Parts: sequence; structure tokens; C-alpha cells
Amino acid sequence: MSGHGAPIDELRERLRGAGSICVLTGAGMSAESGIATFRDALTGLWSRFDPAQLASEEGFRADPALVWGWYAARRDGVRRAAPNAGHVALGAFARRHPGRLTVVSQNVDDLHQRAGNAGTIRLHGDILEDRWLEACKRRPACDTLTATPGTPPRCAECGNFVRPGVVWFGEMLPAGALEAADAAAERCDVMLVVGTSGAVWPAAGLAGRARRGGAHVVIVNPQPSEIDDEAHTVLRGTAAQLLPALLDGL
Ligand code: BV8
Repeated sequence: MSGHGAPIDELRERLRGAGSICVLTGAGMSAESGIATFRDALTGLWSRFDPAQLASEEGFRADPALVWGWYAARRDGVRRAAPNAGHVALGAFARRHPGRLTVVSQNVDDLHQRAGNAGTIRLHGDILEDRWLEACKRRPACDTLTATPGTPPRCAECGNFVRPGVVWFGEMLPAGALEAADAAAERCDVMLVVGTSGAVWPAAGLAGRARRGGAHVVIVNPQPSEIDDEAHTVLRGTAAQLLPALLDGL
């Protein structure tokens, strides 16, 4: 045995033999890259901002400058951040074992992609993407790149606001993303649930779907989460510590 300690060694054997592995990630996956999580009491975004006020269409319409400013600051943070050892371990495993690993993320950053998991299923969109608030009625549609700079930028032709390409509360997830995530959860032999409080739906439901599909569900989180009951194994540690321990060398 490689001396990672019983649960890790057992899980490594299980992962070594797993034909299909699904990894569901949340904000905790990017915490060690310096991106604030949402709920962590002191440092979390929600301790300083009201999600309904900032991550919703109503909130944006009520104060476009406030919400755009908040996303602009988070975008800068994402651009300055780098994938951590957890992202890197997932990217390296995917390179060694093409087609065996599916990453499903709630995160709107691009750290999984930058670490080599180009096929990451993005449940909640992409913070670096620009979209029109209203669907542009012109044909061809106006390009957000031509928008007049501002907070937020606006269309010079029709005054339409630019908004970030994320899924706001009350909005449907991107077409196909939830279906693809459901399918990956359903077919996986092992699901690693990394760095999520399990508070946001329908993403949180994927752990239960994997368990009901017969998968061995493992939670990686230094704190208890709302979906710990779905896990067969709970590892109290961080993404950057435990993912290399679980995957490196396999
Ligand atoms: C929808 C993009 C159809 C924007 C986000 C069923 C029950 C209850 C409510 C609902 C339900 N179905 C729908 C709802 C409503 C709502 C919802 O879930 N509300 C919650 C708050 C109760 N869901 C929706 O609105 C979804 N849309 O359902 O559409 C519909 C529409 C209307 C009505 C019905 C149905 C859309 C949800 C997506 C919202 N957009 N992000 C943006 O980023 O600004 S959600 C956002 O918050 C993130 O993407 C993420 O998903 C979530 C934060 O959760 P986590 O990622 O888990 O992060 P958190 O900070 O909470 O926890 C971090 C964890 O990491 C902690 O546990 C911590 O211990 C751990 N950790 C810390 N450090 C580390 C670590 N772990 C490992 N390593 C470390 N180093």
C-alpha cells in the first residue's frame, strides 16, 4: 500500500478499477486558487453581498452598475487566479485516461479548462463570457464586442445591456448541460463531490442521482455539507491536498 492511509488507499484501488468517474465541483475547488467561495462565513461572497440582489436578473435590472461592478471585480480575480494542485490532478488524470473522467462544475471560473479538462460541463455558465440582457432582435444580431464601453456596456444601436454569461438564481441551466451532467452521474462508478455546500439546486441533486445509479460517492470537503448523507465516504480535507493523493500515479 502507498501509505496514504486506509480510506485513501481503498479509494485509489476503487478509482484504479473505475471505468467511469464523475467529479462534481463547487466553489471550494477554487478556494486554494484564491477565489472566494460563496458561503464561507467570513470570506464568502454571501457574507458581504445578498445573492438574490446580485446574482439575479431582478437585481441586475434594479442596479446594473452595482451588479456589473461586482462581476467585473470577480472577473479580474479569475484572470489573476491559477489552477491549484486539485485542478492539475484532474487535468493530468484526464490526459492519462481519455474518456474515463467527466468534470461537472458549478464554478463560473475557467480553472478546470486551464488545467486540461476542456470538456468540463459548466452548469452555471462562464463569468468571462458577455451576453445581451435581452435577446437582440436585429439580424444579424448585434455583437457584444461592439457594445459602447460602460458599467455595464450597452449596445450603441438598441441600448441593450451586456450581462455576464452566468446562470442567475431563478434562471434555467444551460440547455444540455443538466442532461449531460445527469447522464454522467447516472453512469459513473465513482463520484467525487469536491468543495460544494450542496445548497444550490438542481446541481446538489447530482450526488443522489449517482448514488441511486450505483456509484460509490465520495465527498471531499473540510466542512460538513448539506449532501453528506449521499456519501459512502467523506474525506475532511481540501481539494488541493486530497485530489493529488487520490489520483496521482493512477
Ligand atoms: C433553477 C452563477 C429552474 C452566478 C450560481 C430546489 C430546492 C430549493 C431551491 C431551489 C430548488 N430548485 C431551484 C431552486 C432555486 C435555486 C436554489 O437552489 N436556491 C438555493 C439558494 C436554495 N436554484 C436556481 O435558481 C437555479 N435555477 O432552478 O431554474 C427554476 C427556476 C425557478 C424556480 C424553480 C426552478 C440556478 C442556480 C444557479 C445560480 N447561479 N452561480 C454567480 O456565480 O454569480 S450558484 C453559485 O452558488 C455557484 O455557482 C454555486 O453553485 C453556488 C455556491 O455553492 P458552492 O459552489 O457549493 O459554494 P459554497 O460557497 O456554498 O460552499 C463552498 C464549499 O466548499 C463549502 O462546503 C466549504 O466547506 C468547501 N470548501 C472551502 N474550501 C475548500 C472547500 N472544499 C474543498 N477544498 C477547499 N479548499
